[in-house]
Amino acid sequence: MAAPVSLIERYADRLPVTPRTPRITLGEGNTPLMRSPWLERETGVSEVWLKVEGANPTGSFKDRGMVVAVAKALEEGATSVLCASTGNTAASAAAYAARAGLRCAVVLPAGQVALGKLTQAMLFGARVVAVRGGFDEALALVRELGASQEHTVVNSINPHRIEGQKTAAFEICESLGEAPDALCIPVGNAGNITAYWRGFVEAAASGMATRRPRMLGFQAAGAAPLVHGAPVAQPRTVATAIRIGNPASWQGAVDARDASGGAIEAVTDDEILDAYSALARCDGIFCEPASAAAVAGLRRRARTRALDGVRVVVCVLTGNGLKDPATAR
Ligand code: AN7
Repeated sequence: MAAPVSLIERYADRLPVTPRTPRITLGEGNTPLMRSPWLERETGVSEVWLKVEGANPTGSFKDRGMVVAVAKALEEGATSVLCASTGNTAASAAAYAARAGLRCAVVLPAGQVALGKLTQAMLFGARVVAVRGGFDEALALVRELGASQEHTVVNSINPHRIEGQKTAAFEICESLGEAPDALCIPVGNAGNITAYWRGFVEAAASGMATRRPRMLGFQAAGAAPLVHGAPVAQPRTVATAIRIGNPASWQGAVDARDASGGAIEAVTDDEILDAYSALARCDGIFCEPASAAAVAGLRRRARTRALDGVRVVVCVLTGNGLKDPATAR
């Protein structure tokens, strides 16, 4: 079998890389785009597609941005990377650091990270620091430590992360031969909605697509700062990946929403869990609870007849359900 083509190599002309940037890879990107017949029947939308990002090497979309951030850190002579995380960023950073021969430290909210993600970070050899409080407190600590220059911060405040993640929008345009009418995506720290929007804007500018989708972001009702327009001090949701009260890419999400004529809305934990089990039973896809927020949002919009003019929609399933089997049980 041929070696995987690195995401960096595949999109070198659209990423901030040079011939000197190391082409590290774990086989990220190029994930399946699958049609969902039951969602088409239920919502009345002609084409519903699922972008299965749980098929990435560490089981989430974070690998797209992390491969670029870690390669750039290597190129710049860094020896250590650092991030705060609800789990997936940590697992991805730890894996790519291991691959690149860099040290890695991750700061996690104690008791709020799915076991699979914590296990990944530990097995990949990261130094794991648990903090009392939530993700927002962990990120504040990382911003402080990062300012000391000892580590390269690989949260999505690192612009290389957003650059790498925008490649998912390119893949969708390549697969469909056009951009969809709407993109449904879960929103936590808001890096991914920011990245997809940039990808779709660039795809349209370069002739890969003739239009740009409406961006429909979904937060968990107990952790919906972008919906309320103010930070949430004590975010709560069963979807621990998006238990975030003060997203770092706040402005990026608002820009994506407004420039695309989209919306950012809340879905309840019950709606999330219902979509989570329906995707497994009806499509054979086991995603994370946070990922199911995108589908819960699509279903809610269909119920409230808020999908006028939407013929082709893509839902981003951001992570693999195996990371968090306790929720399913
Ligand atoms: C499965 O790992 O924030 O809106 O620290 O793991 O770009 O934050 C994870 C976020 C959606 C939200 N789905 O994406 C982290 C982290 C899954 C996730 C999101 C996350 P952003």
